[in-house]
Amino acid sequence: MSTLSDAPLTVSPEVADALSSGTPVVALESTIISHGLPKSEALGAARRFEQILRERDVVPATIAVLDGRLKAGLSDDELERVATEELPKLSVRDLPVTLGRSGSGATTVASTSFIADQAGIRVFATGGLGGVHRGAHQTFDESADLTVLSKVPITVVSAGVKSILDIPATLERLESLGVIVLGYGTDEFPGFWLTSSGQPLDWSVPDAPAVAAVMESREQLEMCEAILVANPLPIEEQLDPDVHDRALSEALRRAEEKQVEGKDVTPFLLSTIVELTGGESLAVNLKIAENNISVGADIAHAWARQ
Ligand code: PSU
Ligand code: MN
Repeated sequence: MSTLSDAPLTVSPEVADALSSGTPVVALESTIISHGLPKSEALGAARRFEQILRERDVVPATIAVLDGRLKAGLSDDELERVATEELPKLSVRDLPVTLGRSGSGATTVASTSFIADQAGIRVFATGGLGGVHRGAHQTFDESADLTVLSKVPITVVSAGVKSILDIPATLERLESLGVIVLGYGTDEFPGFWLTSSGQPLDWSVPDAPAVAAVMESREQLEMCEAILVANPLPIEEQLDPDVHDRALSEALRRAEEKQVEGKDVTPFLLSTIVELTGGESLAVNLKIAENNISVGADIAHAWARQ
C-alpha cells in the first residue's frame, strides 16, 4: 500500500515548516525560468521572484522535478540548476515517465499546479497561462494547463493569456471546464503584454480578501476547479500596442513557415517576440510576473488570515 511518505515528493524544510505553522506560501513555476526567458535573464529573475515573496513575509515554493523527485521549494543550488541546465518542459503527463527514469525537468502551469496541490500549497503565481492556440480547430493544440485547472483546486494568478493564443476560445474552454475566472480590479480579461484583451469577464474582485472569500466558498462546496485570478498590468506599463501587433504577426508567420509544432510552439513564439521587440517584450514580461507574484503574496496572506 502506498502512503504519503512513499510519494516521490520532497517539500523543502522551509516550505514544510511554513505549511504546518500557517505561514503564507506561494508556489512558482519553473518553465517560465527554463523556457520562457533567455538564459542570460533566467537565474536573476528566478531569485528576484523568490525575493519579492520573502520581502512580503511569504515563503516561496519554486516547483520543479530534479533527479526523480517532485520538488516543492528549491535551494539556491537547485534554482541555479533549473535556470542553467537544458531541462525538458514537463506537463502533468510527463511526470510519471520522468520519475520512472530518475529524470529532471521544468514544470508548466499544469504540472506546477498539480505538484503544489499535492504539497498542500493553495496559491500559485505565474506570468501567463497556456491556452487554446490559434488554428486549434485544425491542430487541436490546447494547453493541458486548462484541463488540469479543471481538476486541481488551486488559485493561480496570471495576467490572462498571451495574444499568441486564441483568447476568446481560451475563455470559452475555461468556461466549459468550470474554471472560476476573476478579474482582479478589472472586468476585462488581461492580454498579458497588453492591459486588456478587450474580452469581458463575468466576475471582478476588488482585492485579495475578496479572492480568499471565493476560495473559502469553493472549499465549502467541495469543488475541485481552480480559481484563475486575472491580474492586468497597469496601462502605463503595457507594451506599445503597435509594437505588440507587429511583433505578434511576424512571430506567428515565422512559426508557420518553420512548421513549429507541439510543446515547442509557446517557447518559439515567446523568444521570437523578444527578438522582434528588441527585448522590450521581455522587460514587460518580467514586470508582469513580478506584479502577479506580489498579488499572489497578498492573496496568500488573506487566505492565511481566513
Ligand atoms: N505563457 C507565458 N510564458 C510561459 C508559458 C506560458 O507567457 O513561460 C509557459 C507556462 O509554463 C505554461 C506553458 O504552462 O508555457 C504552456 O505551454 P503549452 O502551451 O505547451 O502547454
Ligand atoms: Mn500545446
